[in-house]
Amino acid sequence: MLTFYHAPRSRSFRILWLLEELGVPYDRKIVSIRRGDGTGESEGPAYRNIHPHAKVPAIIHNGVPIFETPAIALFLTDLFPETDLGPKIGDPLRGPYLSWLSYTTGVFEPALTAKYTNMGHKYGAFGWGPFDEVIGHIGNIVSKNQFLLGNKFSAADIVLGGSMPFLITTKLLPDTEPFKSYIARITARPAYSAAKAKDRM
Ligand SMILES: N[C@@H](CCC(=O)N[C@@H](CS)C(=O)NCC(=O)O)C(=O)O
Repeated sequence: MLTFYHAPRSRSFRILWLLEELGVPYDRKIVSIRRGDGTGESEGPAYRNIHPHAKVPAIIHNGVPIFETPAIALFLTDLFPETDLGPKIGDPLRGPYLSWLSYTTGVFEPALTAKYTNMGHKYGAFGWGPFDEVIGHIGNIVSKNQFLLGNKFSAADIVLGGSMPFLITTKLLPDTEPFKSYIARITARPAYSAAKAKDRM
């Protein structure tokens, strides 16, 4: 039994998209969250037993809560190996897959936050790279490859690429050809449209 905790138009969209790609049954529960613009309010304390910071996404599988987007993505692609959305142990792409999942929330998102909150960058002191270097690296990969793992679409494209349509529209990500083409490739998938249609209350 799989339960997915979701807030429309938030980071949990990526797990909604992944679930649609997997095509497995799940129960969706809508969670109220504090929004960056000061609107919204946090769920009651009971939800903190599922996510310690009352954030989304979270899932419960067979009674066990799992949170943090890369962990959920890895858990689900391992749970449903037949869907072939994540390289398995022993596959040479397994290492790059884990790297991209971790890179998304460990490097890409902190680099964005640091840039747009004017934190600056203390070289070596932070666990992520300077914004321009990070954007340059991702841009270089997606200009040479169809997807992050080469020709193979995977959940890493959902986890890293899933926030790109929003980031490019809001000009937080440079509006350059490699990013525009990559976004067009990944959002052309039917499961993306299916998730978009379900991304509401
Ligand atoms: N590191 C988490 C971030 C989750 C996160 O920050 N979610 C936002 C939605 S965009 C949230 O729930 N914010 C509400 C709050 O902080 O109360 C992940 O990648 O899953």
